[in-house]
Amino acid sequence: MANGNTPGAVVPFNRSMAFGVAAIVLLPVVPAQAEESSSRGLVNETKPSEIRIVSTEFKYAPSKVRIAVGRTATLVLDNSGAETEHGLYVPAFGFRLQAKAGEIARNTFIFDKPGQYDFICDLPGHREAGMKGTLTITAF
Ligand SMILES: [Cu+2]
Repeated sequence: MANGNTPGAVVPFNRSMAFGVAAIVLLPVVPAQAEESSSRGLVNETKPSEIRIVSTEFKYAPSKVRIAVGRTATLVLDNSGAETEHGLYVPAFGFRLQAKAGEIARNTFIFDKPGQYDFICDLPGHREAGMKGTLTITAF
């Protein structure tokens, strides 16, 4: 009873179920260039002066503002307590700020000509109602 030879090839069941390789890696898509070019650090050593003017119906506070000639000045029109839109316009320089009710507008400018200049709110009727002031550019 010798069963010496096993006839036929024994085919091993290949049960290697290919689990696992479904590696779904969700790489967050990084925007190619997160453009955050902070232009900070380019500002002059001298801190630019900031002048805040509060606008209400229908006046400015203060209504007389003094700025040094030739220096970077940031004008802030604080219209946060107003019930309507207001502006601040300096015709001599073509400088303008505009802020809706409840908003604050700001802009940086260099007033390069000494003198006394009017600023107004040029919305219809506002100047006549009292929204005007004087901007004095002085050589400190
Ligand atoms: Cu106004």
